Amino acid sequence: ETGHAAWLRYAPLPASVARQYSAPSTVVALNISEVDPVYTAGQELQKGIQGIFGGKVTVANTNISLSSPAIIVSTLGQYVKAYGSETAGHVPELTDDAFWLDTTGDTVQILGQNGRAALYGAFEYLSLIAQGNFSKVAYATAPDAPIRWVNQWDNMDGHIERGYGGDSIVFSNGTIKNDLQRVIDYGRLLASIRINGIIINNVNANATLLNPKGVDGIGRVADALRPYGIQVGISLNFASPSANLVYGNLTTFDPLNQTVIDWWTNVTDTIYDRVPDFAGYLVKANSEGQPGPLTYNRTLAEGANMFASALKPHGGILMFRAFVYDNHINETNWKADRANAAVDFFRDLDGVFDDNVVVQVKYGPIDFQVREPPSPLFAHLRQTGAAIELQITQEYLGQQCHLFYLPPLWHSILDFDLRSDNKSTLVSDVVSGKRFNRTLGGYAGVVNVGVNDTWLGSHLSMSNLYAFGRLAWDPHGDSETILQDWTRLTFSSDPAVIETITDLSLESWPTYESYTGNLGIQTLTDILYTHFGPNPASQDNNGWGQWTRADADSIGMDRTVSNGTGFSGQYPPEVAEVFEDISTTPDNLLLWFHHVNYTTKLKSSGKTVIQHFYDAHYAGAENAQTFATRWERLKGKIDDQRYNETLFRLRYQAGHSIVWRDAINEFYHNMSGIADEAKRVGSHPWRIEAESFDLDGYDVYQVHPFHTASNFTGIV
Ligand code: BDP
Repeated sequence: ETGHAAWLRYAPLPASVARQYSAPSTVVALNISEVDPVYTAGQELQKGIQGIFGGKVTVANTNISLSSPAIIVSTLGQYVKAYGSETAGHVPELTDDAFWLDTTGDTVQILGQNGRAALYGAFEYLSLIAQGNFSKVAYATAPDAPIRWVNQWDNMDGHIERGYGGDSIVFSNGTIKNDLQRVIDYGRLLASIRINGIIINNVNANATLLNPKGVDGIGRVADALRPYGIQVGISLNFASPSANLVYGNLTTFDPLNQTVIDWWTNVTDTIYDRVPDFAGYLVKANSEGQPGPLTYNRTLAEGANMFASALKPHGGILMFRAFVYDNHINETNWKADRANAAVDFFRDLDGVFDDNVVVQVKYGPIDFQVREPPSPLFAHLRQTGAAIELQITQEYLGQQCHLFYLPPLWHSILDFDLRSDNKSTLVSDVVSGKRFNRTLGGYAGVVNVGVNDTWLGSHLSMSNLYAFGRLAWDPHGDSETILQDWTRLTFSSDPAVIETITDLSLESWPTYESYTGNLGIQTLTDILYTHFGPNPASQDNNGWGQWTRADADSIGMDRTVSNGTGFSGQYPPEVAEVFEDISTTPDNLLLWFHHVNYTTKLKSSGKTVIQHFYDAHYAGAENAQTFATRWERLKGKIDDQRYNETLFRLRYQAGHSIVWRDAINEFYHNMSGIADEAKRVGSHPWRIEAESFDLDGYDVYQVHPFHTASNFTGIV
């Protein structure tokens, strides 16, 4: 199997299991047209049941007697029209995108508040039976938040920024592809995890997408995804009005200039003419060199509201990214801190954004690192809709070459209680809108699937996409339960498969954290370019503000109010107090908040910081060595192709974790001059150096960074 079918394989159940249930062979889909997601639901039920149980399933769109064994899928409204309101008396009130699933009678009922909700219900039913779960159930379920979107970082030339699964499924050669079959297949996957919106292009956006050909392309993508209940939106370049487009080239992009406002209104109207259900815009402004309202001394809110007003008459949403910072920060300034930027920029703007603006906030204050506290901005958006930006793409987390099951990390943020006004303020309750009574809010996941058959480049990484949808619907979902559902659907219900994938996945975060950067120092990866592989030296002496502040004696960012950058003071008082004080800061965020000597002892273990570094990097890499061998237990229990491709990646990870271990340990050993108590770091007695071989056709060279090879040399 290539992985293309992901968790929607509808593989036949073993006969002994299939025998326990008789799925109806008639599906009634009360759809109004073929672009109605209810129609898609009918087709999906047919395909799924035929795959899982064999036999033939017929789909009708006329009503049948309610006592015949059948599956009825419909919106609640259509159902009532067909059968009368008395037949729906038992269905509780359904809020937006909610559905009712009832398998207790002869007729399975799948009723959605709207078309896409009916489709969600169909996928839910299929997911249960595909796992051999035939229990009689009757329940309604509703999303925690209205915005459940994915963000693609696809460039118009077909390359994907931070994409590790091949080129774009949407774009090639500067335009939207003619063949959108992969987009349709992706839409099906997304609908099955209840995603209702997609931003199709990179946040570092290209204005030419707004040209007529681009707008028509957006329309074709929207047409392709409409049957899946997914609305399409795009990222915008703030300077588009002066980018020489057919709508007239202006000399300014000042958001308060009337010609600029008219320009955007015109563009927006043009898009809505082609795509009446267009979702809205995503804007990255004044960040990493991108243009924005600050260029004209306008506030970020003035910039955001310009788009929001253009979208408002059409019901569109403006997602405005809080990832605003200057990437030329002066490192010699001890008080400078990129982590402060989001709250500094947005704190005073709460209450002045239009009501169709949602501020999209990365989960942590820096940038998708292996360990971050939650962004304190979530506590400051009381009168503004907020969405959390999560990254399914493992940009800093091994780029799909290292196993990293993300939900436990996401839970560390979503479940965090910010204690605004000394009251429970879970991040998940902020983004759902519950905590501050907002109607808009939710989840944005950076996905970056590509044309690779595996979608993300790695089979096991797909658990993250699946889990993203599940958590966006219900942020209280248990990481392990979600993973096991995914495993059963993607691979098998074999207990060895479930156990192995569960164990490896749940160990993956602590393992990766141990060998890449622990105690809250963040991922010690190459910061300037690749974001892959160890390069702790690059974490200082750069303008990007991802600093460790390491020197010969000490390490860590002092982010306290008393001595440091003041970041800890951006949290509500109860939380600020915890992080301000080194004795109450958890060890796993110690170096995030405090600058300490290498010889400082940890509360948890009594070890020094430097010895913890050495030991953790050894322990993490050692555990990574076991992943491939534990996976080998599954030979013959899953198909050869996915077995082998996964084994290849886990073996790569085993090797690369050693590169990580040694590079980081050598670097800090060299910098601090403090010996490893276990005498491993600095000497590799068991190693045979490549340059010690008789070299035929190879030359010895000095590697850079030096600490990525023992003796600082490699062969080429
Ligand atoms: C950084 C990525 C960069 C993105 C940026 C963003 O390295 O490619 O453009 O985030 O989110 O982490 O805007």
